[in-house]
Amino acid sequence: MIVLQRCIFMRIGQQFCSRNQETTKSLVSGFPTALLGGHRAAGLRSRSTLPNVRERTLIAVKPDGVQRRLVGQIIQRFEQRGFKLVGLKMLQVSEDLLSQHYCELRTKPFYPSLLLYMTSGPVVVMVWEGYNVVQTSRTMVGHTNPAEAQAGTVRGDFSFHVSRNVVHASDSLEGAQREIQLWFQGSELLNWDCCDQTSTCEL
Ligand code: DAT
Ligand code: MG
Repeated sequence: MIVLQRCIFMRIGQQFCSRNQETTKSLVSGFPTALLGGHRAAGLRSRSTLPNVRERTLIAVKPDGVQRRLVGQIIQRFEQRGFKLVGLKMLQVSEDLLSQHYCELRTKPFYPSLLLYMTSGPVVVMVWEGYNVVQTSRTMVGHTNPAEAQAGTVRGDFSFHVSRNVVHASDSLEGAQREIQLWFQGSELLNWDCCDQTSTCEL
C-alpha cells in the first residue's frame, strides 16, 4: 500500500515537472508545443530511440459515421491498437474549413457533393499519437473506395461506397501536421503520459 502511494506521488510529481518544463520551453521557443509535442516530449520523458514514437495524425468520423453511431467503435480500434488520444471534439464543419482541408480536391467533379456530405451533420475529429501512427492509421482505415477496402479495415467493415466512407485519416506526415493545425488550436491538444507507456512507447 505504502509502495503504491509512493508510486502515485512520484507520478504526480513527474507530471507536474514535465508540465512546467513544457510551459517554459514553449515560452522560450515560441513554437506551438502541442504540435511538436511528441518529439520534444520524447527527449524529456521517453527512453525510446525511435524517432516517430510521438508521431501524430488526424482522424475524423464523418457525418455518416456519427449518424450511424459508429464513433465508439472507431475510437475503440485506435485505443486497442495502442495509440494515444491527445485531442477530440465534435463540430459542425464550415465550408471554409472544409475547402482548406480538401484544397487538393477542389477541381474534382465530386467536390460539390463532398462538401454537401461533409456539412450534412456533425463530425468527430481526433488527434491520435503513437509509433508510425500516420501510416498505420491509413492501413486501419482502408482504401478510399470501400468497395476495394479489405475486411477488417474501418471502411471495409462499415461502408460500401466512396461517397460515404465513414472516416478520414491523414495520408502523410506533412498532411497530418497541416490538418492538425487546421482543425485544432495548440491548447486543445494534451501532452499526457499513458500508464501503459512503458509497454507501448518506450520500445
Ligand atoms: P482519402 O479520404 O482516402 O484520403 P482522398 O483524399 O483521395 O481519399 O479523397 C477525400 C475524400 O473525397 C474521400 O474520402 C471520399 C471523397 N472521394 C474521393 N474520391 C471520390 C470519388 N471518385 N467520388 C466521390 N467521392 C470521392
Ligand atoms: Mg486524403
